[in-house]
Amino acid sequence: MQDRAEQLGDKVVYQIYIRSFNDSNGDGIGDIRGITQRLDYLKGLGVDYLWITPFFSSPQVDNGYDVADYRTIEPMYGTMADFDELAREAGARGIGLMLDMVFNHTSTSHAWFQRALAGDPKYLAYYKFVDAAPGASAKDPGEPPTNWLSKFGGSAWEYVPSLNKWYLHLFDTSQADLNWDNPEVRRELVDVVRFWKDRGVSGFRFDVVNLISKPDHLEDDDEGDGRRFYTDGPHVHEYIRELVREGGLDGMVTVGEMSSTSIENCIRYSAPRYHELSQTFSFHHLKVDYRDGDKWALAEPNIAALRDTLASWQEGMTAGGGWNALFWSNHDQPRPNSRFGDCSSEEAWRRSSELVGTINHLMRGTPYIYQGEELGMTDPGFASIDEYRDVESLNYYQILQDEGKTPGEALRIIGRRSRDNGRTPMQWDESKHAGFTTGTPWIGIPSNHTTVNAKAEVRDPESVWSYYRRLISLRKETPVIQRGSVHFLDALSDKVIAFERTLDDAPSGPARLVVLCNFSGTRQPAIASDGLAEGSLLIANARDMHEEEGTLVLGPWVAAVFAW
Ligand code: TEU
Ligand code: CA
Repeated sequence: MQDRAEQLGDKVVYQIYIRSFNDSNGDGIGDIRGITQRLDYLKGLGVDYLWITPFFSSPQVDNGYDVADYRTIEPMYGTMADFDELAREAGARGIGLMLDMVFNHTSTSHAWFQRALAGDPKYLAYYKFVDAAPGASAKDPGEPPTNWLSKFGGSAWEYVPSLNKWYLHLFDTSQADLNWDNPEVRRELVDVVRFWKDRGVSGFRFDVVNLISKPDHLEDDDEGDGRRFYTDGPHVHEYIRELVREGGLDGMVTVGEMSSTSIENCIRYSAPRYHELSQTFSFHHLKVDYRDGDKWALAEPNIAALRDTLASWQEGMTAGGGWNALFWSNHDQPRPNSRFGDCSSEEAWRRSSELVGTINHLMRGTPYIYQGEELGMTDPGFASIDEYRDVESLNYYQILQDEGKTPGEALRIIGRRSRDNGRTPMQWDESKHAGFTTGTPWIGIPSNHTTVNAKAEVRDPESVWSYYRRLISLRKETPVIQRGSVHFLDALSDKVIAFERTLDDAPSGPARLVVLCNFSGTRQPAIASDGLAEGSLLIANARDMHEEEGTLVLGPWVAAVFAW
């Protein structure tokens, strides 16, 4: 049985949101050949794996997370020959590919759903259909089977008049939840992972995979939106284990996206002894700026809560033999420097961008870099709702107004919370469309691409990009980062997050690290300074720190790593 730290401790994953990465043919949409063209850039950064978001046949209602056929490629993204070329060229550079499997639901355009709509009982049993009351009609369908809400707003049930049935969709109405209790569905999905495994991929990311097992008995949720009934559901571990065993995935790099999950469940999902996945994404640390847990109610980030969440996940997962995927952002999240830092001056922006990188790359687990994060890309600050593309943002712009917000208030909230914040095109250079496309980009590009871009940063040793490259190479040469235990410290300020990594008998490099991160724009006391003088500064985003009456004081947005 392999220890996760041995398997994954020195690895770094880079996430590509294909639609926004690089457009090779001028249609304004990123594509597979666009990725191939940029492999040398990724090699230069030093990453090991690329997680590529879905490029399968899809009507693109949710930008590819609505899959119509798991085995064919959506023409706007390329062809199978393009994919094989990408796999070959990545492999030649020692980079592995991880594909994104959206198995909780399919698009309603999928042939399975279309056959279900035609009344075929075999395919009706592929989804979560529930009979409507006799006499229900399109005009008056009556009450849905439960009061559960879709994560994109509105009921989680859609009525189909021709069948007089409802079907479950935890996301958009065009994303119908599969019925994993049906062994035929599970077999189909095993065939899909085998299909891609045989084409030479190194691993997989499984979309919202902790939502696949729904309860037998469907009931109203009088406390919430229904998630407590299907999150980490009754058979989820059994189904994942079966997928991994039958698909031949044990030993590959596999990461599950776990919505509203628990440490206890994530230990089971990721510890080697359970033969499920190799790592998990959890999101609790990204809710510390939700007011009362509501994504659509703004609050300033609560750094004390952030610290406590990271501490319990880092220490709890380690104690149980689990393994965390480490991340601040992805295609569903705002940019972390805009969100947890300050991008209003150049110095604050640079420090904030490097601060979030430092903490992510020094924790125990596998760091993920979301495209553009290594450049310090920021939220775009769109000025009008017309600039937004995401189905969730557009739905909530309406819902917030239905709840009584003015259009201006709704826009301000969307501006902070929209998934489009992370979906603007990769900033390759200073030219008109940032080197992303020669055509018209499908979504707007932040004006700061004139200075925040790969071309300028790759050649500048002081850039955010160069700092990220150093973080990656530090992990590769430092066993205590790869495998050391982790222990959070009580910092002297609630704006400072501090933790320690230790590895007795480290075969090379330091045996102990102390990581100190000031998540504020003012000076903050970090920890007692005795002993620090004997350590050396392994990496820091600024030298702006000093000793004051036995205390180490960090300047604004400073991150520093001491080593012994
Ligand atoms: O996201 C799952 C998910 O629940 C969230 O990240 C979601 O976007 C957010 O909580 C809504 O407030 C995954 C994919 O990453 C996302 O892009 C897809 O839209 C979603 O699944 C459905 O496939
Ligand atoms: Ca294209």
